[in-house]
Amino acid sequence: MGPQTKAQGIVTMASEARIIPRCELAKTLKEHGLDGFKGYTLKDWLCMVFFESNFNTRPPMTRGTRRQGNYGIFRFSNRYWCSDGKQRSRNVCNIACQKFLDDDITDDIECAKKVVRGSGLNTW
Ligand SMILES: [Ca+2]
Repeated sequence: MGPQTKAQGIVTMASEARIIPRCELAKTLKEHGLDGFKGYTLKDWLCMVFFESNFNTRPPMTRGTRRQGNYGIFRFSNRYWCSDGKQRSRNVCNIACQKFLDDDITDDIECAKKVVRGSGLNTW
């Protein structure tokens, strides 16, 4: 196994929080069709995500702020969009909140699309 094989493995592993480089994120969002989705440009998405999380997949803060209970780069709420198994949730995206903390943001994007189909970027 060379270093390349190892690097590919990281993508599917649940790993520690990291900051996703802006260009990498832009590329991924575009690949998943977010550029122009519901009329929002790539720039709109990047601004929103930066404002919410600074592109950081870190876990929610544990005390004292309105960010409490919000997961991943899109800061999905554990009351509405995902379930963390503790907080009662509508779990609209039908997913475990922990899935928003890993390096694979495919499921994050799918949930974001669901949110935007409902009420647009104003949800954030
Ligand atoms: Ca994920």
